Amino acid sequence: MDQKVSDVKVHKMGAWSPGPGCHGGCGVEVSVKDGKVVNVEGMDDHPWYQGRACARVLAMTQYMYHPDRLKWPQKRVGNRGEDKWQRISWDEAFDICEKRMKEIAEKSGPESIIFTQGTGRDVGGMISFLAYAYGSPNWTMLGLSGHSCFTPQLAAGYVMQGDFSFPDAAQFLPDRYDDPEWKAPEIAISWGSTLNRGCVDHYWSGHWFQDLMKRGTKLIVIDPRCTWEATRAVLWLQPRPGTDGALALAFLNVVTSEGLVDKAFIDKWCSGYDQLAERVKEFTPEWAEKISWVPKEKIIQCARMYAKAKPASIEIGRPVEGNPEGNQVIMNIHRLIAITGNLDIPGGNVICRPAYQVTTYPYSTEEVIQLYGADLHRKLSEKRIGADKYPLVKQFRAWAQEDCIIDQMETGKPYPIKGLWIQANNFLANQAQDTRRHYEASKNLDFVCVVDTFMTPTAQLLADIVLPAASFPEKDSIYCIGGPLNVIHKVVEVEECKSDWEINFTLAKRLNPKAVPWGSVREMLTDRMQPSGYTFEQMVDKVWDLAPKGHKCGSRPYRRFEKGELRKDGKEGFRTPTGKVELFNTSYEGWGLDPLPYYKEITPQGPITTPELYKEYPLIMMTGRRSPVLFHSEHRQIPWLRECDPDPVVELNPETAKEKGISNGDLVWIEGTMGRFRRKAKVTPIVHPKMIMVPHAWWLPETEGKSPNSYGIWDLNCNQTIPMGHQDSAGFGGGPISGMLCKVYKA
Ligand SMILES: Nc1nc2c(c(=O)[nH]1)N[C@H]1C(S)=C(S)[C@@H](COP(=O)(O)OP(=O)(O)OC[C@H]3O[C@@H](n4cnc5c(=O)[nH]c(N)nc54)[C@H](O)[C@@H]3O)O[C@H]1N2
Ligand SMILES: Nc1nc2c(c(=O)[nH]1)N[C@H]1C(S)=C(S)[C@@H](COP(=O)(O)OP(=O)(O)OC[C@H]3O[C@@H](n4cnc5c(=O)[nH]c(N)nc54)[C@H](O)[C@@H]3O)O[C@H]1N2
Ligand SMILES: [Mo]
Repeated sequence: MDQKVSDVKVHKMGAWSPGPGCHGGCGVEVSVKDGKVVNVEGMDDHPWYQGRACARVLAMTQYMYHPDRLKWPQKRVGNRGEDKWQRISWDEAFDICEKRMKEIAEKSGPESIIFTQGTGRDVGGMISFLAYAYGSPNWTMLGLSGHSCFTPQLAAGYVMQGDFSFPDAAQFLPDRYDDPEWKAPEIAISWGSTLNRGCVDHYWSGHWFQDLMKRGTKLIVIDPRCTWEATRAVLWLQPRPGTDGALALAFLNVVTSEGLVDKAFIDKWCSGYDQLAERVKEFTPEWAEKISWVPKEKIIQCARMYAKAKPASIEIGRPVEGNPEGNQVIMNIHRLIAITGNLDIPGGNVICRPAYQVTTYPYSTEEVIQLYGADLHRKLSEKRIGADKYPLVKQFRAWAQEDCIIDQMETGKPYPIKGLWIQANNFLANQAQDTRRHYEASKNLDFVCVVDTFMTPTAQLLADIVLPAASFPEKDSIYCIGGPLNVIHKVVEVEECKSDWEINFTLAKRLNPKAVPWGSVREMLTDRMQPSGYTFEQMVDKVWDLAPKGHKCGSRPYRRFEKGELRKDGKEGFRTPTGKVELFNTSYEGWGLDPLPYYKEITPQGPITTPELYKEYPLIMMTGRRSPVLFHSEHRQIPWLRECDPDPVVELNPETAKEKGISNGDLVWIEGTMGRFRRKAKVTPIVHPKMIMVPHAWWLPETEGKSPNSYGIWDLNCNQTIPMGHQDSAGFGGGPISGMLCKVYKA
């Protein structure tokens, strides 16, 4: 929907600021004058945001027209890391990519190119599309050990109840909180999440907690740090990082032993309750206190408050799934949600499916098959890296397993890796744990192409070709993950930047014309939106849309399991093998894994695993708390944003700082068993005296890009001290982004 105000044209978009990154989905108004964006702000009549917009949206003009923005395709003319580039045309860029990729496919097979992305943004659709068109099953988030963002959460929901579930933020209701069907939860738990600072996946509402609190909801917070949410909570649990699994088990112990469960729901809709109750008997609050450092009284209080409230919901943050036993931890949280009767009810945790079942970015196995067909999916699964080792990598969605990819790059077995397609991913500055190992494994590949909006350390160190990507007002795209169907549309062009869809569509057509039957990206997007009945152009006018009540796509809550809206066969129940919420998990049983909850302390270091080391490295490191003005490694160049968050810091408790003779603002080293990195001390009581918090993804674009400086990553990047691996037996769950041991001293 476009409006004209004098000579400025205002375009309304259901955007989510993909390029630069976010998961937010904010509705925005983009003002254009003389072919240039002059202002971006929140859209008042957008039901999800009501005019709110974050600092990153407001700084969009500084981002789009930044002098350092990549403006045209370039090829490397020096050695990797030498910062020597030559401008080339798009034709030449596509020619080079096509030629190199065809040679590699012929000699080594298309599976020998890895296609990697970072977090969602809107790029997951294009990257899987290009990988599958080319014939490579190896679509991944390279470096994110154990795929520890969102996927464990999705996979755990998939095996427990056949669908993902997230807190009910009225994201499926056009009238939102005013809809008579919606209810405010009595209790909402923020479990390792800073929803208020970032825009966590799936919400359409970073301000969800504020909205709930206004409506009477009480908050419980489980976070080692005293966050904004914690200061507003009725109960705050401060666990040792990486021990959420013990807490989840103790909650299950309390609610089952005290009978605080929804018996009617369990009897009709769950299987394996008695076995579950028997198994969790051993995980007492006393047991969990020793592991988690949370007093048993608080554990009991939390379990009772949650279980007695109806409805109640749980928001799960990334650090919980980034736990090495991430998948298992989230499964246990799903067990808790189900047995207390909070699944798919108003104000509980609701099942999330995309509006009309429209997708370009597949989040589930069903969506992969919808987009690419069962045959291709099956065929490509045979060579997907990690599928032979980990059941969920084979069974769920279509990601290749990150840790196994690095092993394979090093060994060449069972087949060699020859190339990398890196799109919206700056893994050497951020996503990769054990950064050095990732660099060594990928620096001699035959072909590396990077698609980004800015020159990054990763592109400098690895790329042969760098392609300039469009930001959101420069592209057509759709977004639909468990909320409304949203589109953004192109209103301006910046230099020679092209959208990720344009780039991948053009290249895919050259590589495999049969896989790209459409004449244009818009035609393809219209085809993808077919289940909604809208064309792309019609959706541009609508801005956003939700499937109406009773629509067969099952994207509108509530209690869909009673109405036969979840299963393909139209029967009531859930999309699991038994049709029930599988507390005793038959999928896990079939894969030879433990079908019931268990606890394993597999954080590689810590007071329990390595008590001797703990004496030498007495602090527990957490990393990655989100900055509201930065998105991962992005935005360090944007003046308004950098001014708000200027320095790479480490948060230290005043007690810890005093003991080490460190003052606020001092430069300090943080050293672990794998090495050290440098930060500026930020002395703050919000962290526990035995812990530190390190914001991640820092690099300094204002310094030299040439190796060895490489924009300062080897000096600043905390992920150099975090090992890969350690995921659970299903293949997901993290490298220890939280929980490594370290010491801190003045630089
Ligand atoms: N220590 C630590 N490390 C972490 C985390 C943590 O908590 N602690 N969090 C992890 C998590 S959860 C995630 S998801 C990863 C995220 O990691 P990534 O998503 O890979 O984030 P970035 O490193 O910022 O790299 C993204 C790149 O994409 C570019 N970009 C932005 N928009 C677009 C676009 O539209 N098109 C293209 N082509 N490029 C674009 C940006 O300029 C940037 O260079 O980081 C992980 N790393
Ligand atoms: N502005 C902005 N927004 C973002 C992002 C961004 O970079 N910038 N990144 C996006 C991405 S990809 C993601 S995955 C989400 C992540 O967003 P969140 O899931 O909120 O993750 P974090 O901010 O890393 O950490 C949330 C809280 O968990 C606590 N924590 C750390 N370790 C543990 C632990 O072991 N257990 C528990 N219970 N808590 C712990 C931290 O202290 C922190 O307060 O944010 C998204 N939104
Ligand atoms: Mo993430």
